[in-house]
Amino acid sequence: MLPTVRLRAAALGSLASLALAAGLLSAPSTAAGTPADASADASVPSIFSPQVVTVDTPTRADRARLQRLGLDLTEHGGHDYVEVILHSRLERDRLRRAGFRYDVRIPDLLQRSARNNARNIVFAAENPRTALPSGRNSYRTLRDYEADLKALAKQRPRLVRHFTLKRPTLDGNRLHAVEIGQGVKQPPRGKPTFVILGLHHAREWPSGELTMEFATDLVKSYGKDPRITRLLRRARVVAVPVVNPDGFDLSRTDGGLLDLQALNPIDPLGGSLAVLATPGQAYKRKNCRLVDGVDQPDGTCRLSLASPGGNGLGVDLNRNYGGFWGGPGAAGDLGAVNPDSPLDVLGPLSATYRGAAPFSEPETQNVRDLIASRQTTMMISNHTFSNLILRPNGVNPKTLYRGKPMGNARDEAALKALGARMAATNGYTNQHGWELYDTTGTTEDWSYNATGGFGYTFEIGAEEFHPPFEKVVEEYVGAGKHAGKGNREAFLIALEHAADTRHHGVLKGTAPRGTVLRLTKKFRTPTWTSSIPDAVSSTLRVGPKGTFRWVVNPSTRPIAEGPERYTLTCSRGGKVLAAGKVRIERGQVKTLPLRGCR
Ligand code: 0X9
Ligand code: ZN
Repeated sequence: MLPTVRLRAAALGSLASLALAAGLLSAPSTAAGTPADASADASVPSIFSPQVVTVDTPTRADRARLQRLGLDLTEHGGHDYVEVILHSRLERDRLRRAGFRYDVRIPDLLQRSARNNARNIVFAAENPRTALPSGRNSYRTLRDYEADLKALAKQRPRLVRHFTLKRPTLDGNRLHAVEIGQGVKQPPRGKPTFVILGLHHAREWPSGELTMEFATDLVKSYGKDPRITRLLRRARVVAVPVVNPDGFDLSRTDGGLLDLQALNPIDPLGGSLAVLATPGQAYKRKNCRLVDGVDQPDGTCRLSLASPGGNGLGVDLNRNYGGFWGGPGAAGDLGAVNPDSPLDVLGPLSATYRGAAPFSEPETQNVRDLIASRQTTMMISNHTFSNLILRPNGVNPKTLYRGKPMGNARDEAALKALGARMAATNGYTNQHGWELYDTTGTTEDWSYNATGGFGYTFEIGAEEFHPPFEKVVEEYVGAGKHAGKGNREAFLIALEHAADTRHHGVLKGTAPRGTVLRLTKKFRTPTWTSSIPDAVSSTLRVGPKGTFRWVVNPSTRPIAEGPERYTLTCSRGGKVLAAGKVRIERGQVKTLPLRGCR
């Protein structure tokens, strides 16, 4: 990696001109949905602050038309409206020109952020400890996550293992993770894994916090809470709180800069602080990809101002996974216009740019390798906001896919039932991902269809991407009639599902101690119009008792047309002794004869 380049104060002056060039500066805006420019003094340019607007979409066709404008849609909507972030005057004009009616819900997102930040400072001063497992009272920075994950492993080395995923990000960061479970340092003994992820999207700070708090909770409760102790004997949890460290670092630090503005009404830098704040990246969504296929010096992302006002260049990591990659609800590149994805007009500038190829980004490659290298029987990808539990598939079942309606996920009834149980504890709405808008290339589009392990998106919180910190506490421990339950309980239900062999296959048998069993499967993951080579591979080392019990996902992928089998190999001392094919279904327990492996 190249050395980190830091932005200096001297560079700040140029931000205003860059912002002007990017069309961010505008005349002061007035009321929502009304042409502001007419009433404004056009000779005094002001900053266009990102706004949250509620766009009228009475029909599904309206929603689809809105999506085609390539704006930054939130997951917040109802049967006749969708909330949208407007990052620039150009975007506002695009919405108006398309004839949409809208109301402004948050007229100045940066002001709101500043207010939230000021509120956060007061909250932290008044609450030295919160009800969160860590007791934290403020949002973590990227470095806090790293330090806290390492501290967990240091605290309970036999229960927690800290590691980093293999590939560095474009800006030279690492994805840090912890694996939690009894005997975590021993060789794998066949326990299933629950993978919990946060911060695919840079601005969605609570999604990292809740992931981190759950990990902390498990570590603190092990040995004290019988339910958690039992679960951590039967399953492993891998938590990656920050999947998009480059983007999050920018969002969190720019968001932090707004504190100064809120606290100090007389700007010590004569207005430049406001200039910095506005094109800042507090509301950045995507990763730090500047040019497809080209790595960049560390720190370039911040310097390049690639996401003025929080939008701009970058790949939407939640459109870059291989599952149905390139289909509806994701923007493609400018050159290759896809009739299924008319957002292509904006290419890499679109909020949902899917990237140059499936898994083109180091962040999604890391998550793919993590999930594929173990028996991941459950996955939750945390996001904000809108109080939703979303299950695959991401597109309307009526959508034509390879000439036939897409239909529901094969496990729709079970996915829905588990979603409902989790939703009963956090009070969220349990629904299909597509009910608001279509998406393809999301984490669970790939993970569920490639592994068979259930996968969900949680959209945490009612109102905004990074609300006052007190809301994070409520979302974790539960509030009102969900007090004492909340997402803590939802995540525990998810972990129970990961460990519950009624939903997975079990391979058992006997073999001499030290025997290594490997389950692999090579297949092709269907993208929207083609397919990519894909594989899962996990191992088990037989323990001193000479018996094994391996909890595994079904051998047939949900998306596969016919039955599929794993390849099982058996080796000792690095020498393969036997190999064969195994077919296993949900809920099935199979005793393996393992001939040739004794
Ligand atoms: O669009 C996304 O990636 C997720 N929403 S967010 O506001 N956090 O960006 C939702 C992904 C799955 N949802 C749908 N299929 N709608
Ligand atoms: Zn998100």
